[in-house]
Amino acid sequence: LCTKSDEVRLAEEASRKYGSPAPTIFSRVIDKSLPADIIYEDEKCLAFRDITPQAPVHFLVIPRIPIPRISEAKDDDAELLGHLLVVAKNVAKKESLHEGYRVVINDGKHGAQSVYHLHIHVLGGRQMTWPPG
Ligand code: IU
Repeated sequence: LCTKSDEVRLAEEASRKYGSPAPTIFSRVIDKSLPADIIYEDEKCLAFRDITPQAPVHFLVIPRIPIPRISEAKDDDAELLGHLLVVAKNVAKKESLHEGYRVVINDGKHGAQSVYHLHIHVLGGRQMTWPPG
């Protein structure tokens, strides 16, 4: 799906657009050096189950290109960002979240982001409450 030369190209693209973001644990999910329960992947992104699920269904959608956080995404990433949301809703359907679900992006300190590789959380399979903590 993603050859070595694709990875090199993505890394070059990332360093051109975002400087050289520090690699995170999600780089190892992408290059498969860390086992993860991957439930969807294509040329632009992956979805995998969160290792510490906060709901009966909890998965993350991440771009292959290591954008550190949503606030650092470029305006010309719009197509990719849209794609991540489309994948989120398609995988949610595949996961039978017919009663609805929560989609979350944490950004930075106030957002309580812990992994600095952009990811969309999708949580479902139980009733969510508002406001979040
Ligand atoms: P946050 O939005 O940056 O806080 O979310 C990071 C998520 O990544 C969090 O829900 C972790 O449980 C999850 N995670 C993971 O699935 N696998 C890992 O190896 C690590 C974190 I580290």
